[in-house]
Amino acid sequence: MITVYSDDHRLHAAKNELIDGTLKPAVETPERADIILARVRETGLGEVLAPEDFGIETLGRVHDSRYLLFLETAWGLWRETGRDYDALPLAWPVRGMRAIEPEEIDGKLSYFSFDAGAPITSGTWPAVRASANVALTASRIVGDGERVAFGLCRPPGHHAASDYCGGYCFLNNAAIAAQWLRDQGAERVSILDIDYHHGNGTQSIFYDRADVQFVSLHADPKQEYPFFLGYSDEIGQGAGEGFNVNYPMEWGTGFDVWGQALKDACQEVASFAPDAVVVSLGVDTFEKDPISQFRLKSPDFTETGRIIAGLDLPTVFLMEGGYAVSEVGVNAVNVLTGFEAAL
Ligand code: OKP
Ligand code: ZN
Repeated sequence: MITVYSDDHRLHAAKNELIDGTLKPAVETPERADIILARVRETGLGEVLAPEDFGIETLGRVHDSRYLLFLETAWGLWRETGRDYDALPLAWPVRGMRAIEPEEIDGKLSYFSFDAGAPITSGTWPAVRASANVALTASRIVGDGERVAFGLCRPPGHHAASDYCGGYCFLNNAAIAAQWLRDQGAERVSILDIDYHHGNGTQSIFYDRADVQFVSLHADPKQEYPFFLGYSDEIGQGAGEGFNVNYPMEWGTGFDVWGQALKDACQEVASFAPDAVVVSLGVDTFEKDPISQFRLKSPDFTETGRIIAGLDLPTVFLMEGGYAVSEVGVNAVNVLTGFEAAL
């Protein structure tokens, strides 16, 4: 299978992350993508191609134009205030407060985010553009007739909504890919999100739509980030009712339960009968993941790929999370080789 990859991910390298009440070294690092790419090469998965450049209009099919302008200009505005370190928000409009875009950069950072987990650095904008271009190029490869492609996206995307960032995510790569496939003539597209965390951004983007189904396996929001979305009674609304399917699972879940949920999820996808499936591929379900609480083992990822291949659908894999750096390459590529072995 072809992998699409861009070195430009390196332009986004956050220094710190606010975790457990203290500033710790960032968990979402450039090294993650380097290790996955090395594993792609080591296993001889297939060719590695650079992304094509899709214009900003393509991003505008999913993201709000004010938000895109913010992402493009935020670092410059932050620098104008004399600060040269990563830009982070520290206040959000909750119950009863006013969601009006402020004039000053500190207010804008808050307005266009839902947490302090998506720091903006000097190279964030070109890096997230490249990540979206990786997703779009992988989608084009599948749209042109390949059975499968792997977009080695970094930064990830599934926590980003139409007009806010958060949780290491800025542009929603999976949503951009699914919308592009729709715009190219696919009638229905499914997004199967197997990252440990709920893809709140993706869900919110397609929540009222019947043409893009969102199916997600994740840690229960009553215990786990992003806490405020991902319950099983979120089934979509209006025309979208019935096209959003959540499988929240308890901390400590292993492959016995998770694998069964994946099979159920694949049945949901099959009954939707999409023209293509976009997989938000997170491997932070791994037992040794430093920020997660599921218990999948490396061979379980191979089986995961095999199960997804059973859908017998054109498939775009897009990288999301996975933070156990020494095993992130093996686990991600196990899904892909498991998929290929089942063809
Ligand atoms: C991004 B992706 C955990 C703090 C959570 C943000 C996690 C973002 C994960 N104690 N911080 O879904 O892998
Ligand atoms: Zn995750």
